[in-house]
Amino acid sequence: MSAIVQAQTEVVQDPKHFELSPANRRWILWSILFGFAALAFGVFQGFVQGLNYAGISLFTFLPGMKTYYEGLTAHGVLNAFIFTFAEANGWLSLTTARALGRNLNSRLLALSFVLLVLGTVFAGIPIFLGKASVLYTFYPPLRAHWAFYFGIALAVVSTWIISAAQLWALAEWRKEHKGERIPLMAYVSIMTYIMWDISSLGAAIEDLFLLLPWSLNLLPGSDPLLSRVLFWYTGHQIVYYWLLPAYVSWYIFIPRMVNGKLFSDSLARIAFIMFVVLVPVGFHHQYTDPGVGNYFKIAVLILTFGIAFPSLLTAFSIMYALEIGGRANGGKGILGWFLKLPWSNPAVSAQVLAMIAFLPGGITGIMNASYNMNLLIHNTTFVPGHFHLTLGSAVTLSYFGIAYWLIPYLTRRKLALEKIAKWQPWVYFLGILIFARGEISGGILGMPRRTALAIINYEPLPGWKLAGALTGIGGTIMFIGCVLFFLVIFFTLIQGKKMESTGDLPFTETYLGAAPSGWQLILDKLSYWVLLSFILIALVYGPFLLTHLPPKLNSPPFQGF
Ligand code: HAS
Repeated sequence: MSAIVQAQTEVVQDPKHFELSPANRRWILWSILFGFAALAFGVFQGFVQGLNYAGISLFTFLPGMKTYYEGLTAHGVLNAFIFTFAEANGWLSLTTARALGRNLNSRLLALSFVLLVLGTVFAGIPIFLGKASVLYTFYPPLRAHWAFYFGIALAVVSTWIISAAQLWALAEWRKEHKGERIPLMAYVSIMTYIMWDISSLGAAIEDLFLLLPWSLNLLPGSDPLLSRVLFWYTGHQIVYYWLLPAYVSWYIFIPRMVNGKLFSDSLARIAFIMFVVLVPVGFHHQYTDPGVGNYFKIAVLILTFGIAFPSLLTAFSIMYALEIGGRANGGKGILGWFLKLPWSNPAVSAQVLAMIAFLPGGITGIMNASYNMNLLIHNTTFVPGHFHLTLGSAVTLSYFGIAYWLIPYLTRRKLALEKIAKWQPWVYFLGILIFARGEISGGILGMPRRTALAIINYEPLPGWKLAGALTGIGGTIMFIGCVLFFLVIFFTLIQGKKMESTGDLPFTETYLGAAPSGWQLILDKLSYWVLLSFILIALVYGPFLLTHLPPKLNSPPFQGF
C-alpha cells in the first residue's frame, strides 16, 4: 500500500481543538455506568435462565422473582434494552463530540440520561412486581401494566434525544466547515443513530398508540398481527443499534490499538449506509406467522441477505487492519500476525474475541434467515444460541473491551485488578462457546426456547439433556466472566490510581482517507440515504399496511400472572 492518505479533517487530527467538558464527561460516564449496572442485574437473571436448561430451577429463590417468565422478562429488558441503550447513548456521544471537536449539548445529555433512568424504573417496577411478565418482545394479547409500556417509551425517547444532540452538533460543525467531509468517527456514530431513529418508529408507534392505551383500557382490544409486524419492523434493526456501536470501536479504535490502520474510509461509510438503507427486514422474524403473506417473506429474505453484506465488508476491513497491526508487530506467515496482536491488553483481547464469536454468530444469523432452515429452528434454543453469540458476545464483549480503556479515560483513574482484567475476556469467551454449543445443538434437536425446561412434566427428547447441561455450564462460566468484569470496574472506580491526564482518544488513521472531491462526496449526503431507506420501507411495508389497516382491535387481553 504505497499511497498513505491522511484526509481526516483538522479537528480529528489535532486534539488541541477539543476538551471534553465536565458536564459532557459526567453524563457520558453516568450513562456508561448505568448501562453496566443494568447488565449486572440482567446477567444475574440470565445465570438462572441458563441453569434452567441444565434442569436446575432456581427462579423462585431470586429476590422479587416468582416465575420463570418474570425472570426472563427482566433478563431481556435489562440486557437487550437498558444496557445497550445506555452504552450507546454514552459511547457514541463521546465519539461524536471528539470527532466534531465540540461538546454535545449537556442539557440534552442530562435529559436523555434522566429519561433512561425513569424509563428503567417505570418498566422495572411492574416487572419485579410480577405485573409485566410479557418478555422483551411484549407481544399482545399478553398484557402488562401500563407503567411497563410507558417505561419502554421513555427509554426509546432517551435515545432519540442523543440523536438530536448529535445532529445539532453536526449542523453547527457544518456551518464552520463548509465543503469539508464529515470526520469518519462522527459519520459512523451519527449514522448509527439515524438508522435507529428510522428503525425505532415501528415499536414506538406500537407502544404508544396500541399497547399503552390498551393497557389503560382506552382501546377495546389489541391487534396481535399488526403489533407483531410493528414490533419486528424495529426488532430486527434494533440488533444493528446494538451492534454498530461495537463496529464504531472495531473500525475506528481497534486498528490503532493493534498498531495497524483502517484500510478505507469510503468502505466503512458504505457499510454504515447499507445499514441505514436496508431497514425493512423485520418480516424474517415472522416466516411462520400465518397472517403474513409470501410477498413479504420473499422480499425480506432477499433484503436480509443484503443486510448481512455490510458485516462481510466489516469482516474484511477489520481483519485487514488486524493483519497490518500484527505484521507491524513482527508477525510473519499466513497467520503469524494473529499471534502478534497485543493480546495482553484486555481492551484488545476482549474485542478480538468478540469478533471471533461474531463469526458463528453471523453464520447462524444467515441460517435463521434461510426460510427452510428457519422452519426447523424457529422458537427453539437455536435462536438464543445465535443471539448470545451476537448480542451476548460481539456486542457485550466489545463493551467490556471498550470499558477497559474508556472508564480510565472518563474517570482519570488507572484500571485496577489488571491481572483479572487480562483473564476476564477469555473466561467469558470460553463460557459463550460452551453455552452456544449447547443452545444451538439443542435447538436443532427441537429444544424449545422460552420454556421452563427444569419443571416440564414431559420427558425431554434425546439429546436435550447434554445440550441443556452445556447451556447451564457455559452460562455459569459466562456469569463468572461478568462478575470478574464488574469487580475490575468497581475497584477501578473506588481504588484506581489517579492519573494527571489521559491523552486523546485512540482513534485510527486510514490508508485511503476521506477523498476531498469525487464520487465519495455523495456518501456524506445523509438525507439521500434516509430518503432511499423510506422508499424501501414503503415498498415492503406499504402493501401490508394498506391491506391491513385500520387496526383490528378485537383480541381480549391475556394476563398469565
Ligand atoms: Fe439475528 C433472530 C438473522 C445478526 C440478534 N437475532 C435474532 C434474535 C436476536 C438477534 C436477539 O433471519 C432473536 C429475536 C427474538 O427474540 O425472537 N441476524 C440475522 C442475520 C444477521 C443477524 C442475517 N442478530 C444479528 C446481530 C444481533 C442479532 C448482529 C445482535 C447484535 N436473526 C436473524 C433471523 C432471526 C434472528 C432470521 C429470526 C430467527 C427466528 O426465527 O426467530 C446478520 O446481520 C449477520 C451478519 C454477520 C456476519 C458476520 C461477520 C463477521 C464479522 C467478524 C469478523 C471477525 C474478525 C476477526 C475481523 C456475516 C464482522 C477474525 C480474525 C480471525 C483471524 C479469525
